[in-house]
Amino acid sequence: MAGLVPESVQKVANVALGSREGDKLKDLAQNTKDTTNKDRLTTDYGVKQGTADDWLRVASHEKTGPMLLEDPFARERIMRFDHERIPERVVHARGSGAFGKFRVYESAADLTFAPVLTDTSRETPVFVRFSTVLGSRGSADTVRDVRGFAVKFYTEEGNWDIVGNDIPVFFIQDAIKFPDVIHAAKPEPHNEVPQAQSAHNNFWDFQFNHTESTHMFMWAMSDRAIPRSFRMMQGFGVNTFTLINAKGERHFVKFTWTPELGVHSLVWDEALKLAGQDPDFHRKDLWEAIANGVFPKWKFGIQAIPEADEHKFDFDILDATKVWPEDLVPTRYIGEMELNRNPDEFFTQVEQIAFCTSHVVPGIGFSDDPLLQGRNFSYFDTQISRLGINFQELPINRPTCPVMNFNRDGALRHTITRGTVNYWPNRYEACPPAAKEEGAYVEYAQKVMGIKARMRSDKFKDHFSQAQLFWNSMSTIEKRHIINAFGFELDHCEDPVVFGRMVQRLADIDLNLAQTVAELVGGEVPKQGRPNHGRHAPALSQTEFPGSTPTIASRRVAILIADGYDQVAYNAAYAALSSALAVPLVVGTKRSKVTAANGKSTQPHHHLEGLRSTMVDAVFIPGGAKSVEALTRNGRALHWIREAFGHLKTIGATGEAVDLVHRAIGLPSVSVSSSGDVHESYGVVTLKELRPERLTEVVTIAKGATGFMEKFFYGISQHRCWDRELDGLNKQV
Ligand code: HDD
Repeated sequence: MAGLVPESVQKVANVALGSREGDKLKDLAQNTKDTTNKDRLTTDYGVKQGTADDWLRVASHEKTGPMLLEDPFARERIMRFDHERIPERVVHARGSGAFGKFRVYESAADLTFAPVLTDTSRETPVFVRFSTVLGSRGSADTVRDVRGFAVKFYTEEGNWDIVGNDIPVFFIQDAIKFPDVIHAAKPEPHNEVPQAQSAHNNFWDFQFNHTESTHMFMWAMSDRAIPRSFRMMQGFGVNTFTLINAKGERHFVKFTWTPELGVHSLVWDEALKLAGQDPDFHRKDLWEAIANGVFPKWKFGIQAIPEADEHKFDFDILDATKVWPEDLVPTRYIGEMELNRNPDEFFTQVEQIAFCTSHVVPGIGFSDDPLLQGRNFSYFDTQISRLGINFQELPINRPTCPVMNFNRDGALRHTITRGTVNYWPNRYEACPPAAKEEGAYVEYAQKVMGIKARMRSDKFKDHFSQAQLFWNSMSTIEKRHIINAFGFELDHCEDPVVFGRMVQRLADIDLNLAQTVAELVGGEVPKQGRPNHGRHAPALSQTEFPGSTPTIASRRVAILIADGYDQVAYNAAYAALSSALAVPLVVGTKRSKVTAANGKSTQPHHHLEGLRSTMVDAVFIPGGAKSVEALTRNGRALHWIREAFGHLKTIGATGEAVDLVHRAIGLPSVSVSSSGDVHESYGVVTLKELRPERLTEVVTIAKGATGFMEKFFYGISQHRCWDRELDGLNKQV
């Protein structure tokens, strides 16, 4: 294969030689080739082609005659093209992914004998695919939706898939209802509207009629459903799995991923605009961070309940519409996952990857969770219609450990298995089943008794306690966002029956919530609500996960300039941002060269019309009399700054730009500096009289910092200036 293996793949494989992470990359390298200018164009059967431009035809220089069906080159091309698309995933069609590695830093040997969770010296290669649920493959990234968070571990004992979401609960308790909840949420059947939205009659009609969804729709209306980045989401296995230890003891478990960067979201107005301005926002964000070497990381946590305690809770621990509150079952973080490599080709890796909840390895098992049991059937089945019966042979799906069995044939079988027998038992004792000591998967000997019936345990019938728990645990800002989300969603339901009933349903969670939303969307205002139990579970609020250390790494920061800008401030900001691993993006009034006051010039990355304020996390504007004058006269520039302020972003300005910012925001309550002192007001950091040494200070990102860059960077690291919203400032913008 030498020469066909891309240098990038070889390099990574060589660097990682001997490591488990390299095993999957080396495995993929066998099927990977580069598009090079050395190779000549051929057909799929290897014959070189002399032209790629003309179909074989009866022709002369005077006359272009009819084409000949005989042309195998042309037919192969068109025929291949006609069949390029495969069915998109029936849910989670829109997604993107990356390679990485997983390692436990603390053994979970008390819970499991699976080496992937006990061997702290072991590195396990992974591929992760993030997705939205409802939209088609070409839909926008930033819509309000649950995000998929699916991890494939290529362990030495076989593939293990955790097919999770960024929300820890689900809409339904029993898998048999999956087609209904998805049909209700997807575009309506008569007109295929709306795309990638839950804001329509059918979705909310189902939610009202199906009370077990109540907890989940509260999460879906929270900021969790509009993440800033895939890198800033938690991931949850959602279902209850089991772990079995070497002593044969079994625990019920839930799996959690918590991002190093913290859990952060877009604001709704930004999400709506981005869906049009940059529909690939999340896809590009993941790619950019990995390409820049700022690898996203997640801690891996387990909640465990001993088998004997299964019935000690007031909820059923097998009910996927319930969380296990952390004050009852704490999360123990034992490992870390890092994503460090972008795919080589989208289709053969991100599109062809096939996850199955039924893929578990020895030491890990299922539970009787009725959602999980149904999922175990569904995923395998859907891969057959999407990819064909031999989907596990595709390079991205095949395990890195040996595979040997008597499964044979089927469309697009690749493996050529030599030998005279294809059955067990056989006279050669070829390919015998493994003994337990050899690592065979042995099911836990679970005692099962009961009657055959279509029913769930009584505790599954409580549909409101945890919806209340979630609401009670939200911060003031989160509650406000949930109210606004209901306001938006129910406003899009034109059937009064739908929005009228839904506001009544909200009274089962909180009367004040129901009344505010009813007022907003025009439903009858409920007078009575279900009594609230008053309990809280802090870890349900995303504000509990701000990130491990304040950082601005990978944050996108715009630097706004026009001709005449202050080169000293510009250079200082650009250098400081780059060294903090942020992404400085120079935005000019034009994209051709912009000349500084001192005669030096810069080629901006974008102009104001191309890169919108929604696409960055913060803005810096250097002074320079002429530049500031030009920006002040530019309506787009004023809108840019104002919009960034409205979206609660940190804004930094020096010299003459301080007045520009003041003017753009136009709020007396936001004060700015008028001297050589650094000033901060509602996340607007200003320094009027610029002394260069104030800009070149060492930047430590910590609370209480005094320098200009330090304050500016700390503001960015906090993601948003929530005080603007709490004090109602952005409403005035
Ligand atoms: Fe599912 C895809 C997550 C319930 C049936 N699901 C899919 C993906 C994720 C989830 C992340 C995309 C995987 C990828 O990137 O390829 N699904 C969940 C979670 C659920 C859940 C967290 C609740 C705990 N799903 C669920 C049920 C069923 C399915 C109850 C059916 C009974 N899901 C599917 C599917 C999909 C899928 C139809 C579509 C594409 C695929 O499987 O590979 O089989």
